[in-house]
Amino acid sequence: MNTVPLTTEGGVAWTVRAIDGPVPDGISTPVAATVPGEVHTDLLAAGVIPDPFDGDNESKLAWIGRTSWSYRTSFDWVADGNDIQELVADGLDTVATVTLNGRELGTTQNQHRSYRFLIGDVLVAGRNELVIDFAGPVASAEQIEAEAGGWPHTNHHPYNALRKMASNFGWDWGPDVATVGIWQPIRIESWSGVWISSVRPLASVEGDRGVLNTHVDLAWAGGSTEDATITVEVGGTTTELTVAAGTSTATITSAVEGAQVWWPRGHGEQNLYDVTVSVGQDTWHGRVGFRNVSLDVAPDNHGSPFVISVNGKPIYVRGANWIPDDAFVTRLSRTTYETSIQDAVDAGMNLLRVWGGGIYESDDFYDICDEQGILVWQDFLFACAAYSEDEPLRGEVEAEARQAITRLSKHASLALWNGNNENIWGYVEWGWRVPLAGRAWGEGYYFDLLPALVAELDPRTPYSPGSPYSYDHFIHPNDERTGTMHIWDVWNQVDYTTYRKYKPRFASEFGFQGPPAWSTLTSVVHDEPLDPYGEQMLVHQKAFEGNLKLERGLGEHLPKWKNDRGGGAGNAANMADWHWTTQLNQARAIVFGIEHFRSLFPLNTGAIVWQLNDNWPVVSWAAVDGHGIRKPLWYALKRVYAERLLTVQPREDELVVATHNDTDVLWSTEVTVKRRSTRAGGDVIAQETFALEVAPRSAVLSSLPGSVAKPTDPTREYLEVRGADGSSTYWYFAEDTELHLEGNAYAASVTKTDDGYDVTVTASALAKDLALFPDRLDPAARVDSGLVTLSAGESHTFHVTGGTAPTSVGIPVLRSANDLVN
Ligand code: BMA
Repeated sequence: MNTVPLTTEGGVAWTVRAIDGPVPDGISTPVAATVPGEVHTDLLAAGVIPDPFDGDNESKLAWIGRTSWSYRTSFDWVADGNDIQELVADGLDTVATVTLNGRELGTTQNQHRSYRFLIGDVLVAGRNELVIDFAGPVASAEQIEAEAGGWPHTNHHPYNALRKMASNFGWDWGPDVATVGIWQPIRIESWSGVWISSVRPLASVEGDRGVLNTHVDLAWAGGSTEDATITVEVGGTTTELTVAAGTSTATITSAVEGAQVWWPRGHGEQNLYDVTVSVGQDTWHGRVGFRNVSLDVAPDNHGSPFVISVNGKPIYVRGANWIPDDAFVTRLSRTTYETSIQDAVDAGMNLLRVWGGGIYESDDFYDICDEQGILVWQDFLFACAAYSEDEPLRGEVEAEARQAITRLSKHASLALWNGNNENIWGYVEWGWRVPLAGRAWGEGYYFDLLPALVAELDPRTPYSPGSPYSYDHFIHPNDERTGTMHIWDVWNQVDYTTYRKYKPRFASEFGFQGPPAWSTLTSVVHDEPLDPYGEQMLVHQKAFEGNLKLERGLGEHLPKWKNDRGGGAGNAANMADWHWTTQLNQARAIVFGIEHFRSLFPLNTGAIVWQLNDNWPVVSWAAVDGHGIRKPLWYALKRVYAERLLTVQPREDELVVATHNDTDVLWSTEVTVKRRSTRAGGDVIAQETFALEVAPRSAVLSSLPGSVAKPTDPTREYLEVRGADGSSTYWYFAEDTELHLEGNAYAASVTKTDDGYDVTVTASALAKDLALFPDRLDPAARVDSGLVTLSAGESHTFHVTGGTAPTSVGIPVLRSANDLVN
């Protein structure tokens, strides 16, 4: 095959120009374009628009999504004697007309699939002109909605009218930056004879053999009459199959004796095998892992479970929901994916859910998950809306699903295909039935089309119709007793202690908001004075009544920041308190939920927190902010997602030490529980020691005797629980608004190190939830730990990398719960 890249990197120069729409005065195009890329980043690079993330630029740039854009290039073509020439576009975003040398090749309307156009009779030797015109996506979606009738959706634009990333139109954590562009590579493929059009190598385990079923789709240039031999090499075995000319599809089965199986992290090694498929002149390379995955949702005594098993072994899921990692997805790279997936790995996670309002991620994402042992739960791209089942949408859905399943099915990490996000729940409960007036709403996709495609193309990976779902048409999809549950009354309506009222079989979404790091926030919000309700702040808080919910969410847990709007230094201090209080409360809420869920094991088989990452600087549910800074929530997740969890939980009238051993090794240690004073010196009032034995992959509840469980003064005492193996947790008899926390409980010292500095904090009384924010001094500085609680006499060293060592640290760089209540 002769491949001619038509990308910027391939040396082809593109321009983009506005051709129609509300272009403001002073905007002048064409500008140089990057392919793959998108118009926002092209205009930004050309200096034509300001940073869409800054201040309130988002609304000032809304015209871009209503404007039509023309991408143009010219390139040289030298005839190469091959029979077939195709223009291959891996991804066009979204409503486009493709024209070569003045001849229209076709139109497109789906970001989530690739396109091939035969161009042999249009290409000319010498200079060729390629033009791809894109209609403004907001205008297109509105037009389709007006013509076809509207289907219910959340958020402001009718994103469900078009097969385009839903959250690109704005979401409750993401900017409205509806864009266009040639967002994936584009090239000419010129070939003769037989060629590989797709390969699906599906690897599974049978006894101690690895079995690889390689499905190969072939394309034949007209007039080919010779047989072709397909060769598959994997794990040292070579298997061949000869097919007659014109055969379009074939399956080759290879057996690898003694294959090393692939495991998710925490369960074994991530063994991967290279696969090479060759036919005639064409070769395909990929990588697989031998593993079997199953999903158990069969009814039991409690309802019905949701258990993902790998190689027959049930996996307790400690996961996070994943959104596109940048509002401009063409800026993502192998490196950015590595960094963000490392956030999941370092927090102790074993699963990421690629949420349906985003994209089928790039191969890099799944490759890294294969290598790291992070299971992937892949939503089909439907979120929080009803969808037409009429043409042309139906055909587009099938085309994109076929391509996505074909591309992703080889990945060892792929553990689940899921039909949609919240659409079944939406149909049942969000008042869609009246506006739908009997029209189809997507059920046919989730219950018929998509499961049939998965069964055809990736039969070794389980399928679930939606999340949440109860695996029974007549049970509410969000019933806690059956299948998956999204817990959103916490955050939207009720206090986070409500988590403890639920016994979810599997919590696939639950979350609580908090602001991004101070440096991230203030890099884009320039209100004077800074205020939660400032004009630019509100651009970076997208949730419905988000600020009110942050405030109400404090409940009795933490004191409310002072409401001094006086400006100057006093006001700045209060904004600092708002920031720290809400970040801390976010972490506390999620800790509360996850410790409870894990204490229910094996009734509960997993938690997927909403959400790991952000796509720009924003107040959101994320654990890691849009600049990649780990929020206090992230450090909290690292603790409650540890393989071995030690926590104190109330059970009826007593307190128990709840333990979950999510390892293959017996957890055997001695646990000491001390009832201590919160005051200086931290007197030990009572103490008990017991032997803890938790079998592999199991949980144990140990009742605490009244001597430690019953405080004399709940506001001045706490429990310090320590395992001899280093595990630890605390229990408080009162919320921080009541708890006596000393104002002068700790001292900090700074030492310079080779790569930054250390801050050592030593406590003289209970010091609760210490956190260091070096980004306050230098946005590039990072700290290795956070939310550390110390009893009197203990110390902890925060290691900071990057930044210059300050002479001392105090508020707002070093914070604690103590400083909020004093
Ligand atoms: C759920 C998610 C997202 C949303 C989140 C927070 O509905 O599926 O749609 O961002 O809640 O509101």
